[in-house]
Amino acid sequence: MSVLATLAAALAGGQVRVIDLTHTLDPDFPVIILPPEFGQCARFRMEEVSHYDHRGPAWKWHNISMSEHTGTHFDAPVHWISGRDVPQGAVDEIPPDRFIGPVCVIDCSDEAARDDDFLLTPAHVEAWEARHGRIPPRAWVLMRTDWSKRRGAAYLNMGKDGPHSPGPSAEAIRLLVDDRDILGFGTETVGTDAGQGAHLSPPYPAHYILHGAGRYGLQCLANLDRLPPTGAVLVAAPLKIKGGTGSPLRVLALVEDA
Ligand code: 23J
Ligand code: MN
Repeated sequence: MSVLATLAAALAGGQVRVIDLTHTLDPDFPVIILPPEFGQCARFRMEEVSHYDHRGPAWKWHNISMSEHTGTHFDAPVHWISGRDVPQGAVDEIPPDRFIGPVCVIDCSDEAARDDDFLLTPAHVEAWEARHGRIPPRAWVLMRTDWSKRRGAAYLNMGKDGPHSPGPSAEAIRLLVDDRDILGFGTETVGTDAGQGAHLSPPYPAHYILHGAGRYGLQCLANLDRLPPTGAVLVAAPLKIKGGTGSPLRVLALVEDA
């Protein structure tokens, strides 16, 4: 059988399952809050156009609006100043083969439970590789923190000094980009950077380094606790927004039954 016929049969037979890593687009889902001097991200909004009524007797539909960075979403290189001149750096320009790739899940849930400001270091990445093998080229590396299980104010976890949530160190992102050639980096938190990432060097290192190198980000992922450390395949295709810096999207993982 061809590779695709084998895949289709495995999907039909249940040996390959599809796991949804997406939060529901909902006006109540938190968006990132930047310091007040900056422009702000819009929440999801939905208005009814008709509901099988005088506005449309046989149909129901909505008009929706949101930021490119609302809910579970994809970050493109042009989102950051370091990636402003990256070729094919906007969501409508990215070659579509980049939207599918192997997944490595680094479980930081214990560390994040103990420390809201936990930073993933190169030592953590290398310890993961000692157990699970080297991260292959063009992989999505996802940082599991179980942050997606938080509700309400605990998700942004705002303090007087700004948000507190885990993320990668600059050194870990440099290792993943320069030495492992990853496709992108994904998190369960509101950004690919830690809540206190503005105070790292460079500021917001995940955004700065990933996008400067033409790599991608995924944020507000869910259900990472349902993925194996290796072996899943991610499908993450952003909307084709002309010049878009990112987009909400449905993120799916294909997982083979053990
Ligand atoms: C703008 C400025 C800082 C950050 C972000 C956006 C995001 O996290 C985002 O959604 O890309 S940290
Ligand atoms: Mn974003």
